[in-house]
Amino acid sequence: MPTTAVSGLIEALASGEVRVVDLTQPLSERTPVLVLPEPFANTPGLSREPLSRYDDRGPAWAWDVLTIGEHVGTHFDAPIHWITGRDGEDVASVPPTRLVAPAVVIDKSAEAAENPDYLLTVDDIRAFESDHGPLPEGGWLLFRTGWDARAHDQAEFLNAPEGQPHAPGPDADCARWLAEEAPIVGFGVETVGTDAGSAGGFDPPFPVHHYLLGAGKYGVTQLANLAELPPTGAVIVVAPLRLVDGTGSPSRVLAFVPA
Ligand code: 23J
Ligand code: MN
Repeated sequence: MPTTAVSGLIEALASGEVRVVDLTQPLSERTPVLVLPEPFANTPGLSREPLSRYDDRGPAWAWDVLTIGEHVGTHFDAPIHWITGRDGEDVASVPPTRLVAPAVVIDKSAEAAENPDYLLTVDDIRAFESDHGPLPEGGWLLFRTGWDARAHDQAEFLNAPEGQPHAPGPDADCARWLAEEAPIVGFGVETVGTDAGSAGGFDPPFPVHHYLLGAGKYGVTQLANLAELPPTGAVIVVAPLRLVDGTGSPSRVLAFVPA
């Protein structure tokens, strides 16, 4: 009975048997944003203008107007973000069952510390599967790289001292495999985008965006606290705005984790 499962969850949350972990980076004017090379347009980060501050403009209330790109901070990529997914779902059309789902975590933080251009391969995922079982049907694969420790600083996070970003991500074959062969619906990362820093030069360029969004699947970026998740057994809640015709949205991402 569904009521039994939910009342079990209520008890487990109250007793601490299930913990809620916030996988969201704080969103502020200092949140790092992607920088694309010339001649491409770049997204603004967050800025805000006060409407009132308990003053003449609104004596008992404070509120602001936000300016923000769809793809800023911890955020969701919808299929229509990429040309390969242009006939697919906008953010508002994503079924909620895709947004509450099992998540597994592949940890390549040691490798990425050694080599910031580390590329995730199908072999890495096969090795994960032989240790932890198959990727979850309808679930999410989260890629831990330790990049969340850099998220307080744009330069450290983008890691592009000569303009060329150095950050980990899947290679092109892995991106195709995740899209076309893996049973997952989404891929989440700690870095500024789901693609590697060097992926603009891959064939095809930005292969995770190309294949994953082209297959009607989803991305989530700039995650925090993946170190607190087990390799398997967590459930995540990905909560973008239900933005009509949105290509993406800043999102709150939470995990239910067995204690
Ligand atoms: C546009 C072009 C390239 C990339 C991206 C956006 C993102 O990372 C994004 O936020 O979707 S790599
Ligand atoms: Mn995006």
